[in-house]
Formats: sequence, structure tokens, C-alpha cells
Amino acid sequence: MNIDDLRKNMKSILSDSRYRHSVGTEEVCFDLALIYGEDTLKASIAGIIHDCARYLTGDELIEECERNNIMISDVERKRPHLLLHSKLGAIYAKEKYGIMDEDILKAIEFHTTGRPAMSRLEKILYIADYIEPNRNMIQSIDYIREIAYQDLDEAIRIITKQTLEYLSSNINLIDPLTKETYDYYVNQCK
Ligand code: DGI
Ligand code: FE
Ligand code: FE
Repeated sequence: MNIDDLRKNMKSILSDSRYRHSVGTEEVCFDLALIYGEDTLKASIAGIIHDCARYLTGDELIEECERNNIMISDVERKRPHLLLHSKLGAIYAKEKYGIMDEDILKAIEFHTTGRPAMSRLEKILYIADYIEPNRNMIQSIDYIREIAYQDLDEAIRIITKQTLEYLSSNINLIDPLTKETYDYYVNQCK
């Protein structure tokens, strides 16, 4: 599918607010790609479809992941809407939307938790998802937006730090990968 078709498809399957978030993410992905010398089309594609499995219920996500032989950890089984929509999204990107580029698929797969040693495209999607213009109720968001245009690793360090703080304050379950991402980028930023 070309990017216009991807946009139309996302508009038809996602809620209005989730679609607006996806378009916002696409736009920030494009800008960051331009600044950091990444392929702008790849970044835009990753941005528009990153939440393509976000409309499913928790039970449906578990069912679909099992059908696709994706291993489900205990934490993922307890928070499927947060932690499985990215994994299944990568599968859908390939199977439903014909995206074969491994870097785009990895960016989608890890856009919620991040991971250590992300590629430049993975970093761009991870950050764009957090700072796109429709996200406003986030602590220090304008500061993080400024940093994102100067230093990708530092932006990831701050985002993962805030995410862990947010998850702890809500007694939420933390995926080990979220913590590993934070530890890795703290080290990178020393
Ligand atoms: O799908 P979006 O809402 O656009 O964004 P996302 O895929 O980055 O998901 C963000 C949510 O996921 C946010 O509320 C924080 C949460 N999250 C990130 N890491 C973890 C997590 N939730 C849990 N339970 N555990 C994690 O490790
Ligand atoms: Fe997401
Ligand atoms: Fe998102």
C-alpha cells in the first residue's frame, strides 16, 4: 500500500482521536527524519501505521498474538492493550499492509517499550509517538520536544524515565524491556 492508502485505511479502522494521533506521529517522524538524515518516507510510514492494532480489545490482541505464534509474557498478558498492540502491529504491517522493510517493522514492534541499541528509525518513532502535537498532558513536554530535535538519545532517556515514574505511580506493571531501555540510554548519555 502507498502512504495515501495507509492513511485512508487508518482513518477507517481507528477512532478519530487515535487517527489524529497517528497523523501527528507521522508528521513528527517526517521532521525528525529530515533533521537526522533518516529516510523520510520510511519514517512517515512507520508513524502513520504504528498503532494499526490499537483498536483491538485485550482479549482480541491475545487471541491474535497466539494465532501468530507470538510468545506472550506474564506482564504482556496482564496489560495486552498496552504491550501487545505494538507486537501485533508489526505483524499486521507486514501481512495486511505489505511492509517488508525490517527497520520499519522493528520500529513498530518496539514503539511502546523501546529497547536497548535502537536503530535511528526506531528511536524516531519511539520519540515521535510521545511528543506529537496532540499529546499535551505530559510533564515537561515542551522541553522534551526541544531536546528531541537536538539529541535523540537524551530524549529517549527522559521519556523512559518519565514513563517509568508514571507506571510506578499508577502501580502499573513494568515490562522488563522498558527498564532495560532506560538503563541503556542512561549509560549512553553519560
Ligand atoms: O499506543 P500509544 O498510546 O500511542 O503509545 P504507546 O504504544 O507508547 O503506549 C503508551 C502507553 O504504554 C503508556 O501509557 C505507557 C505504557 N507503557 C510503556 N511501557 C510500559 C507501559 N505499560 C506497562 N504496563 N508496562 C510497561 O513497561
Ligand atoms: Fe502505541
Ligand atoms: Fe501511538
